[in-house]
Amino acid sequence: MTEDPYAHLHDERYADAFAPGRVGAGQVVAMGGRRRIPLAGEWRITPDLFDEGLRQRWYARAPDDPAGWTAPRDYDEAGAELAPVPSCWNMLKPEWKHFEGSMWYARAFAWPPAMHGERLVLRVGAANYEARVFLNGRFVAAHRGGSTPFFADLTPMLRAGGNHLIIQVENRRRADRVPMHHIDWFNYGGLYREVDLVPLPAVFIRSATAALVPDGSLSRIRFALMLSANINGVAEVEIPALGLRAAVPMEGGRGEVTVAARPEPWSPASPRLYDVVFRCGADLVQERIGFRDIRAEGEKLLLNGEPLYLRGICVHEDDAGGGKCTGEADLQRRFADARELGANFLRLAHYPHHERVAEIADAQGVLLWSEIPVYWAIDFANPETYADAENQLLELIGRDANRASVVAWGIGNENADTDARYRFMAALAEAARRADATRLVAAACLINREEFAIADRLAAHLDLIGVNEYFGWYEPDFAGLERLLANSRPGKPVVISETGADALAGHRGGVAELFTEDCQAEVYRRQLEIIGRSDIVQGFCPWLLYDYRTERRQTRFQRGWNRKGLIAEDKATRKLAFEVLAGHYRGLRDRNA
Ligand code: GCB
Repeated sequence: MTEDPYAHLHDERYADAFAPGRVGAGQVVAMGGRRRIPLAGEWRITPDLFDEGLRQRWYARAPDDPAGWTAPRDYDEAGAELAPVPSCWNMLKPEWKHFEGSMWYARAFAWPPAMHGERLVLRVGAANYEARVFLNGRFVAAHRGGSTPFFADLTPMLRAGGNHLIIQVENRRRADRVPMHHIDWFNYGGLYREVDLVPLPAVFIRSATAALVPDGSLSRIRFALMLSANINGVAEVEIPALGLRAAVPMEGGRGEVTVAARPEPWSPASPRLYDVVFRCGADLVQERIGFRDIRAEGEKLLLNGEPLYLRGICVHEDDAGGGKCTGEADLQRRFADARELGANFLRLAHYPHHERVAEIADAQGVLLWSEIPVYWAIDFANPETYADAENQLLELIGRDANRASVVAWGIGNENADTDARYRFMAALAEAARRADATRLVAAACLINREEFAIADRLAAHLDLIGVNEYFGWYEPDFAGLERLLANSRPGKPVVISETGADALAGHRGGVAELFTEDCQAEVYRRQLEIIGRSDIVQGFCPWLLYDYRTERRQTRFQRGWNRKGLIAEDKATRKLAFEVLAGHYRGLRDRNA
């Protein structure tokens, strides 16, 4: 019987078949030192506003020549446009700037006989927001979450000759997603981070971590390994520079060992990293790891037992040329600008940034707050939304567990203090702690405007309370800030996780004239003066380093850009406030604060 050419027009359950194949944090693979076969370069891409590709099963078609077609069709991979991966499709053509829907990415790759004994896993650095992977016409895996990596085992479906890979990436904004449909940044779509093939032995090391035991003694390192199979055996760990070597008994695929050691502690002043080797059977993972202890004690922050003040700046992953697709030069410039500002801390807003950021921060001695996009009015009562948020958090922890620079996991931003939100985020905080006892759990909270105090109920579940406040901008009267600080005794460290004002670079005027550089600089001066007098604030992290694209902002000064950057969107033109903050941070540094 021939296929009914009309059936798909009436099938609204077309996506159901792909839900069971979802991969997530459980499939994350430790990547340190592994061989990667990059699938960078040109892929064939086809936009799809209506999910036709799923309805009509575009993925089942091999690319072929129209001369051989026996029926009309709507998908023509061989004739599709070529586009680079990684990239954001919004940046490729003016007519795709606001496209929100699906893009079908297709390409071929070889699987040479020399690799036939190995397992071959696809690693997608990030695909915003949902992705479905197909190999040789068959569904392999699906993933949701726009900024964390995912892994799909291709081995069972590989063909000895050429292989045909298709990835559908879909970025609709929806109320049940994380983030939901209302955000203050641009919803870029695409395979915007590296896509690689990763050859692995039949049994491989899935996760491998090494960190100081978080007891403040700086004298013991705990190693933990997990394998891809529930087998027993012995793994081995080694830190050559410390002359340290230890066996790790593995039971049911898991093992850990704690070893007495006194590594030189990692810190911004001395970002010492050690080569750490994990071996098990035929597999080896190698990482560069710093060892440090971060903790909250009362209202203070301690790094390696020493008081710590965070001289911070927030930053989005956004670029006038590449969108959310970033590269080494862009990231190095970000760190150079932060250094010139005198910062020792970056808040990576509002989603996991590229993994290179934490590697660079490790090497340069910059502290990081890394967060998931539990932003504003998430669907807190929805268990599926919770599962998605927790999975993104665990994927992020799985990716960056060995990065000393990451001192805080941010579990949310400006979420209203409702019961549903309290339950949702308390559970996230506990999930973060279970997965990782070596970092602070933080959130950027709203102030309580009835009591004019830092009184978010979630604080009971946090180690570090972020406070977003815009006195001098959304709330013109700075007296509110004085009142807030005088009223608050949270008993835990507080960092100002956002404050600031918009300024169009080059627009000058009086300090009371909104959107001028002068007004922005004045907001910084007043903020710093008031906050400098408070003893509960352990860090200042204003909003933000660079102007960035956001469709919510449409005045003549904004035209689609959030102008709260200290530097314009060209990432070169500094506004007056840059020097105000840099001067303040220099003063703090000189006083060793
Ligand atoms: C906030 C949000 C941040 C916004 C910023 C602003 O509080 O957390 O994402 O973009 O304010 O510019 O208003």
